Amino acid sequence: MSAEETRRKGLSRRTMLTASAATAALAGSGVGGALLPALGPSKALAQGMGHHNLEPGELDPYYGFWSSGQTGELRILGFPSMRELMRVPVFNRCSATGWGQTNESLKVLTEGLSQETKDFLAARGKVTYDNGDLHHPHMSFTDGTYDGRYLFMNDKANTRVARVRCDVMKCDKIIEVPNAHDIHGMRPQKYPRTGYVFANGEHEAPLVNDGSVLDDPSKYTNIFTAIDGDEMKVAWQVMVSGNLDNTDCDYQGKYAFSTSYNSEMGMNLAEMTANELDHVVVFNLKEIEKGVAAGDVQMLNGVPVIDGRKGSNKKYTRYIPIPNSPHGVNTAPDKRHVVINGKLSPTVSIIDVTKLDALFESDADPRSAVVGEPELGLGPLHTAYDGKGNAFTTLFLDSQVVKWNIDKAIRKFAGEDVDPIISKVDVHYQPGHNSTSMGETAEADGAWLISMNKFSKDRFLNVGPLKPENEQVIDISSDAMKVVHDGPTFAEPHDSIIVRADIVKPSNLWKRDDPMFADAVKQAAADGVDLVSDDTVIRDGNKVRVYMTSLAPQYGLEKFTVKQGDEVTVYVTNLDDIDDVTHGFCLSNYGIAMEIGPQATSSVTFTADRPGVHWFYCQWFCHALHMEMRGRMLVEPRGA
Ligand code: CUK
Ligand code: CUA
Repeated sequence: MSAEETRRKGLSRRTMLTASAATAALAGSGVGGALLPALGPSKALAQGMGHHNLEPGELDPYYGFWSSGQTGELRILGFPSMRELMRVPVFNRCSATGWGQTNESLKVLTEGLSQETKDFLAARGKVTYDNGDLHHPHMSFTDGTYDGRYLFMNDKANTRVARVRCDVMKCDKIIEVPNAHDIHGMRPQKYPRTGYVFANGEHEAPLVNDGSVLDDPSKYTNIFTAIDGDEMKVAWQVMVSGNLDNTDCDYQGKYAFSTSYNSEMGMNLAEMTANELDHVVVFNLKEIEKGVAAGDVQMLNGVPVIDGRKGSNKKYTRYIPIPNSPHGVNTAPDKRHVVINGKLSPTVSIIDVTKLDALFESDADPRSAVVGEPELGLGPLHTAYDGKGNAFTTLFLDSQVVKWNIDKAIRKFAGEDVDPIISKVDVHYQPGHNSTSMGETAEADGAWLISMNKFSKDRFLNVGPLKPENEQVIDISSDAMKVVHDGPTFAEPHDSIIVRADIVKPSNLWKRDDPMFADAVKQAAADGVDLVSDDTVIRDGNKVRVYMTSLAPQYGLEKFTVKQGDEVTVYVTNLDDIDDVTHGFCLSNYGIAMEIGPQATSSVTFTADRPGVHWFYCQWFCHALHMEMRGRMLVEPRGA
């Protein structure tokens, strides 16, 4: 194979080094080129043969849905190629799409905020927050596996939960969660369907946080929230003891779990890490629903809050002691075991969900639900699964991923002399979350693992004091885990899910009756305007509504005139119905820019306080005459 052929096949030297010895030898001898097409590249990928590189034009077998931490957006990757396909703005402000500026996005960003938050922001000249801390993106489930409807995600920074529609890959709902503080762990219900989205308030605070209680932590509480994922409304909340870190739930639809790294309710580091044992809280969903229906609640900010604190002696919660400051909680695809990751303890604790009924029904010792506690290494944070009885746990302090066998760990706990650890692989460096292909569903396929490492240090060219993180793709199709790809990435992918591509079916075009721009359609109808055929300007006092179509490479209006001080709303409807022809509307020197997808309407409202000639132009490349796609806003000076 010539060098050019090798490059075109995507068989870099690195790939050959990391592919199976046989394949590498064949590729090197010139036979690989024949072998790979015979197998079919996609098949090879799905089988986890170590070929994460795709040929040009080839599609990935998986979608990766990635968090971005403090950047506040959702990212979509092709997996395992790790090609970034899209960024979906959620809690952040996006210059390219106008998220946080268009009327459509501002509706999503503001309608779920409390009046108190709106007032707080208004006093700062804002209508919404412009930062977020998005840790955990997870897809909706039906019957224990992903169903391709929605993605849900948390905002730790401003106590919100958002939903992204998978048909258009846009955020359609954001709610602020009342009474809780700083939503961290978040997972959708797995069975029978989502259903609930469970959300942990990480930081404890006075239940009524109006300043009447301040530095008296004994009066602080923590809140676990169940959100109705269809309505995006809080269904109920539970007061708990200890703070809440991560959460997951079972495959029976009976229980949810939250780790607590600070059962002490300490306010400083020494206090928070004092106890050898912290706990995982088990929430009994049916009992909580019954309690809510029976009115065993206090209503707070319109939400029923049930008391599930330690010693509340009710049927709602149980506290299982776990060593020490547990972090991740991950339910295995065997539908039976839940792994709690020890963080400060070198162990993980395995809970058997079939033993939980006894905790609630006969008050059995909570520790009786723990059926294994293997010592894995230093700093276990998160665990993923291959669907073949094995688990993969990140070791933050050891900078390793450890593969271990669940059954062997349980047998060892019962006294048998077996070693559950199968192998370890070095990762670079300090891994947090990891995810396997389909690994948080009952359809885990054991092909791939991603290790999301917090530090890259020396792995890439130096870009200054702020360095990228490093995500490493690991082939887990054999016991010897192989790191096959280093993926530098900007702040900060905490968590990810890897979803089989056939599950996700986004549209190519918007539908004209999409709820995203229903308000624009309604306003146009009230103005007697047809958005797809009319280009016109409506004056309504000092409010001006500009209705304009766009069809590559032209806007429906080459100019419009307003008066200085008018409140102007520009509606642009994209008439193109060809895949991938997105237009933009960028009003220069007004700080305004937005995306208009094919067949969509987008709108933006601003005050025309700068007189004179102002060009607007299309900022999404759409046509050979894209540069010519422009027009003028003429602003008559006040008093003219
Ligand atoms: S947390 Cu980030 S490494 Cu927010 Cu899921 Cu564990
Ligand atoms: Cu329309 Cu560029």
